[in-house]
Amino acid sequence: MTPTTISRVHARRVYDSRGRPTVEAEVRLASGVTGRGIAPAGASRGSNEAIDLRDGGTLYAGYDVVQAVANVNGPIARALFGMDALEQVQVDRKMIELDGTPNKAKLGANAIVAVSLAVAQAGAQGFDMPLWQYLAGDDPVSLPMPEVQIFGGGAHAGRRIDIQDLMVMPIGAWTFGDAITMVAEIYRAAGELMRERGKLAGVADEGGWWPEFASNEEALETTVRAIERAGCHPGSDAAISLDIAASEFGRDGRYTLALEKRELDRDGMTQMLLDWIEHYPIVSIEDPFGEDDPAGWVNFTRAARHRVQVIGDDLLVTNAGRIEQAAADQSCNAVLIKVNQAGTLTEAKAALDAAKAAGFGTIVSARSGETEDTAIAHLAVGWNAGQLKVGAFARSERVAKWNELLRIEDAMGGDGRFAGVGALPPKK
Ligand code: 2PG
Ligand code: MG
Repeated sequence: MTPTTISRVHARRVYDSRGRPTVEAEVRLASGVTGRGIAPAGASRGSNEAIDLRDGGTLYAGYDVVQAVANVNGPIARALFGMDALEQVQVDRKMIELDGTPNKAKLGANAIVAVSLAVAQAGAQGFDMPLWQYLAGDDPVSLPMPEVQIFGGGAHAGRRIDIQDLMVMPIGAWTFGDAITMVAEIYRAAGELMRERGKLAGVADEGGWWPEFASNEEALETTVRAIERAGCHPGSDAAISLDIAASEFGRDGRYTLALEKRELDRDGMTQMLLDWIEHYPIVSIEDPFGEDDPAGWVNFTRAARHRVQVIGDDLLVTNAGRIEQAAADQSCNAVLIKVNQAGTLTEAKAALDAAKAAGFGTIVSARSGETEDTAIAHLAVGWNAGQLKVGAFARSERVAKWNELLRIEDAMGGDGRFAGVGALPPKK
């Protein structure tokens, strides 16, 4: 037994930002230190993601996690007892073997990811280090370019508009702190604009303003106005980043824009997005096509990669093999990294490494169902991902992450290790 030997693994039910049950795991080491991790949860999920185990039935509309919690307290706790918390890869591999399914359906990705995060936190505690530093070791680190939601939409706002996330990136900022100031001003300006128009109607799931718009383009237009109203120059100080989340409204290359009551085929969709890139200061587009429409991705990326970052989320589900395939097919040039899509830190890191090897942009991302867990802020820094997507500049489960990054920036002594706009893939 060494000080970093795992002596106890324990889980309980806690709640996420939608008030749904989720799994919290605690890992104690022989030295007495503990680490904690909480599973987040998506609403617009890729069909190839690792599966969260939910109890079904009527309580909590079927979202309860009694079985997932029991899986941590039973088989996972027994298997991990006596292992070294510093051996993250071995611990994660053990859980993958114990589960035995390709998508973690038996023990539940929510059970496994909470433990995986808790083991890393305990390991960092064992060294008396922040998680970002523990993860980085001697590798370079950076404070990420933030992608901050201004308006929510899609599955996060009752499908009030089709686009899921309308975000801004403060591409002209020189420090992380300045970047946050800029987005705080833009978020506030957007709220003022909505209030003046009599359209202020609260916020969507990730804290972006509720999208009271007559068309998707009106949302784009309003985002540009908000950037200007905040005293920023659209396209040089701050630019627009979109998550179309097209798998949510597309099937077999046909896309139904419910708000505008029109259906587009693959070419129509490509043309609409290229028009938007032409008319609005857009620097990044996520999931522009459905996960079942590879031809849409390849056509669009060929036409748009000189202008924007093209991010695979539902398409790639934080999977190294899928990322390698996407690089070979040139279907996108960036990837979202969500630990719970993969299920373990080790698999998420492998996905990130595969993406970097392919020259892809890498964006660590929160889920729409989040908690006070700030681990992803540390992953973005410690893994040198370059970009981070968390949701809006509102609601504590989101702001907790931005605040944690301000603490990390402060702890670094303000020596300006901000990834900046250089974190986006080269326009070629
Ligand atoms: C996404 C995320 C975050 P969800 O699609 O990128 O916005 O949403 O967690 O619901 O998948
Ligand atoms: Mg997405």
